[in-house]
Amino acid sequence: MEQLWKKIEEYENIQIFRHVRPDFDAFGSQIGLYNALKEMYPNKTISLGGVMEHDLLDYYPSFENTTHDGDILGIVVDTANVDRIDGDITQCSYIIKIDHHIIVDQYGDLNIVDEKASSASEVVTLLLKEKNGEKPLNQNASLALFLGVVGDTGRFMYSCTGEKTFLAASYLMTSGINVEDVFSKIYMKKKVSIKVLQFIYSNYKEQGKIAYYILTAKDLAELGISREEGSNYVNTFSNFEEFVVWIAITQNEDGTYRVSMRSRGVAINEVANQFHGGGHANASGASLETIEELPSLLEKLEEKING
Ligand SMILES: [Mn+2]
Repeated sequence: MEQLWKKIEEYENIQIFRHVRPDFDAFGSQIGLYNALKEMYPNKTISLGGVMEHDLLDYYPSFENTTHDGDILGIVVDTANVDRIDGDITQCSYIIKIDHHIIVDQYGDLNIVDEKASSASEVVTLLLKEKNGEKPLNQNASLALFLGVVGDTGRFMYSCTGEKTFLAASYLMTSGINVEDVFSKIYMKKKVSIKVLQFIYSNYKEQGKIAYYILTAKDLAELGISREEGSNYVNTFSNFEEFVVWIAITQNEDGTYRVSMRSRGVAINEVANQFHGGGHANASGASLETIEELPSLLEKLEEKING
């Protein structure tokens, strides 16, 4: 970790990146680290890499648009492989990767990866805690990191939640986070959900211990939701004892399909790897060129379940 802080101290310009199709953890670790570093190093120029326009950003503290002049240190959070980085890292002369995904690509000059951590936000939080001792982070940093931990653990519910997750959360709480306020904001539903859930419950399919639903581009348009929103219902089938794998299949505008898979007790990331994806043992993503590839995906998952 010495190397991390040595590099941060060495550079005047720091840009923090995350992955494309950002989630709570991507933004949480990115914006959290940004706010922490801004306070720790007020004289450095610190910016955010990638497209910073997204519905999720409503929940996060605001940030500035900053440009750099000179040598840049790039820090990439929550991103397993270089292709998934949002933004251009070629202008950075040194790259630090901070992640919690299974290692596929050590693209950093320095790689800090804890595959056991629940979230990149947990990793970032514990790095900052180690540096700061008992001193709390500023509220903006803490809120962002808390959102990241909560997002990737499903409010400390998923199996990725570990001892260190609570250690990180406990440290973040010292900045005075209002948990009820945070949860009621991010888990508040809109009435459109009723329509979507009706559709999913009426049209989902089963194969053995797998439950899945498909939302075509036409379905999404009729329901008035984006592809991303459609896949956010993946956990609709998480708490049924009959299912150990549950999947959301949503169609992209180009006709291909995005697959979000979750599981209980079965590692699914190897199957995801075979379908242009990857991820964690119990939470992975993949893509299908056509829906004809689905039977083969389901078959491979069944082999894992029965194997
Ligand atoms: Mn993550």
